[in-house]
Amino acid sequence: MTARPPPQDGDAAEATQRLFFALWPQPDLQRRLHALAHASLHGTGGRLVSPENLHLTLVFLGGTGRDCRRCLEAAAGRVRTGRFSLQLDVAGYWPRPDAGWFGCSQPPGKLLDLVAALQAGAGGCGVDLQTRPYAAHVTVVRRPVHPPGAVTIAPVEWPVDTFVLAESQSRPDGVHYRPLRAWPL
Ligand code: 2AM
Repeated sequence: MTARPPPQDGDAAEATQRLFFALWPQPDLQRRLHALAHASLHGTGGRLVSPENLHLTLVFLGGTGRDCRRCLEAAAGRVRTGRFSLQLDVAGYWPRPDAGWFGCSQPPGKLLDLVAALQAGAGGCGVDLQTRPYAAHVTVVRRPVHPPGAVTIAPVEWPVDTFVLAESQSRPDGVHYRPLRAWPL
């Protein structure tokens, strides 16, 4: 029997990544959203998501190997749904996953086209997609002690001209999200 070579440094960590496609706000918009979350939802007693972690998921992909990631990047490179602007104008709470969020009362058609195109691309790469309906949201607070009801917020305009492939990493101090690669719309 031939022994397999030991994994090189980083192989194990890089072999499978927990990935998702997302819209990533510029740092100034992340700071504004964080400040708005502090003002509107801090009283709920939950843990505010840190500014650099704030994003809007387009398609959750889950554990992804290298070949699948290459396929997903190629599919992302073929997507051209066009720029758009979205308005975050509502805040709400979901018992599962016990989180408060900002969302769009009227998601733009181009956002939904982008999600559909990425879902189709991911499906073509063999990704097992979630069946629940898509709900555009930015999670801003986790585990609130006093969950908020649905409330309107002063609308935040978000001009969107790129989307990203991002990674979710669990660390001892919590989950960190990091954009890996961006594509223009
Ligand atoms: P959330 O913010 O509502 O938790 C990375 O985990 C991103 O993908 C998060 O924005 C998360 O949404 C979203 N996501 C969607 N489905 C998920 C799942 N089944 N497990 C973990 N995250 C998921």
